[in-house]
Amino acid sequence: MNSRDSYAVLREKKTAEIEAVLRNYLPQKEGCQKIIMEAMEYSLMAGGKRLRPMLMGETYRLFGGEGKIIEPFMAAIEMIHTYSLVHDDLPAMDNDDYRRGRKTTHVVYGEDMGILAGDALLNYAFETVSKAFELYPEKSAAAGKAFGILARKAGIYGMIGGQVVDVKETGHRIGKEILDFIYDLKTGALIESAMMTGAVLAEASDEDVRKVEQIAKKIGLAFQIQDDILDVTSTAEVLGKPIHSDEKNEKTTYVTLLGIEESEKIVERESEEAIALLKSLPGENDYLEWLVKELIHRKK
Ligand code: GRG
Repeated sequence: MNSRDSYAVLREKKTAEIEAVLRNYLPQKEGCQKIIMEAMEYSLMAGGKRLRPMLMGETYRLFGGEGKIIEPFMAAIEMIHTYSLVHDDLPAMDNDDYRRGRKTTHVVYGEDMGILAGDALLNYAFETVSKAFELYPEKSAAAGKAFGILARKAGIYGMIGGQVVDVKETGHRIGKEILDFIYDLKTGALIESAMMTGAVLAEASDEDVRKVEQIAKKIGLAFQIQDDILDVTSTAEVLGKPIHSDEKNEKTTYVTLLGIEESEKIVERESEEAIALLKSLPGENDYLEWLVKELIHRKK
């Protein structure tokens, strides 16, 4: 087995471990409000790359983190990410019927329960993080700092802020500056939160946490631009159209602004810079480097 194959096997193993953590932190399906627990489980356990908890866990280990305090945070960030997808799929937003290869939550449970399932996942994420304070009181200072980062990067100065500008600007022509603002907040902020939280819980220095934020920003940008590229290329492939068709994108993206080739160059540049910065951190990070390359060069 070469190292590429063995990292792929390792990724599968780590993904299965994350799924077990998610299951462990899901609420019991009980009481007359049971339907909301079912809808939460339906959306959370629907697969997905588990990128954010994986980046969080790997950054934690990179800075010498040990033990299980990371687990409630890993579960929480995937709950926050999943709530954002559930709400993004709603008729008032993107109105999507399929996500992660199955019907979206509002299609299965109704729009009312779709809204509530997203709300419930967001709230339960913070309920889950609060367990870290009960279970690991000796680490409450680091947990408090990590909690603050998680909340801020998911909120109005992070993912929600980015989504607000995205929604507000849909249908308008925007330039690269606003697009970068949207991408940095909408996609980058949760990736930054994942890696920074991992570093903070492992008690990395403030300087290293700032470096991790810069690395995550680059990964987030490259990841989102690759998403733009895949959106165009996969749609064109399915429809049998020329690859440069951008008919599906009524929104401004890197591809509509700069074209596929230039976008690919930027993905390459941002990921190379992220990896170079990663190499400057202490600790063994071969798997993390491999993972960044895999995510950025993903085909779906
Ligand atoms: C509704 C508050 C609110 C925010 C929505 C995340 C988001 C903001 C919208 C989802 C749509 C989208 C394409 C966002 C960009 C980030 C992105 C590529 C999300 C998909 O993440 P993956 O690929 O998904 O990690 P999986 O399913 O693998 O977890």
